Amino acid sequence: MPLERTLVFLKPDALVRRLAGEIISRFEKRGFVIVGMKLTCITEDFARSHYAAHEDKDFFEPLVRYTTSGPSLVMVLEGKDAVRVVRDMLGRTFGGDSPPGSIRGDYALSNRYNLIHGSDSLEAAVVEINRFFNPEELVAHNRENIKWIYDMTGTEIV
Ligand code: D4T
Repeated sequence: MPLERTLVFLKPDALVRRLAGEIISRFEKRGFVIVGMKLTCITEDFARSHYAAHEDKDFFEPLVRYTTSGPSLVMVLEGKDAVRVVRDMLGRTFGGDSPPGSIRGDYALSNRYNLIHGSDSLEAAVVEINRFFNPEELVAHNRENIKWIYDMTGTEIV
């Protein structure tokens, strides 16, 4: 079974608050492999389409302003059950609701400035990865490097 990929981006507050290294380190230590990364200013059009599901909400315009307010660090992470595990690592949407030990629970208090986005389903991950990256921008890594992250001695990655 292939390992899953998910898209995360560190939002402008994470970079301004110098939390990028800390947050990336958590994903590395958990065992995820970074297969794509770019520092980019998310454009207004891009933010509007990324958050289109919230178009009719009163927080939509401030959310677009926040998302476009500075550079974001966009990454594709690869690992077993990556979508679900990364979402669990983020915490809940609002910083103040997020449990200690989660990224938002350790570093965020705001309902909006919540530091990081992670794809919420496998389907969303595919769409979001393709939106941010061309296939040639994603690297293949050597499977030898992760043989102590999982048991890969059988037919399944366990
Ligand atoms: P993202 O998509 O940014 O990873 O966040 P979530 O998946 O955890 O949460 P979401 O899609 O429900 O909300 C998107 C984004 O909108 C902000 N927000 C949300 C806000 O400013 N006010 C609100 O009342 C809500 C519900 C925070 C995250």
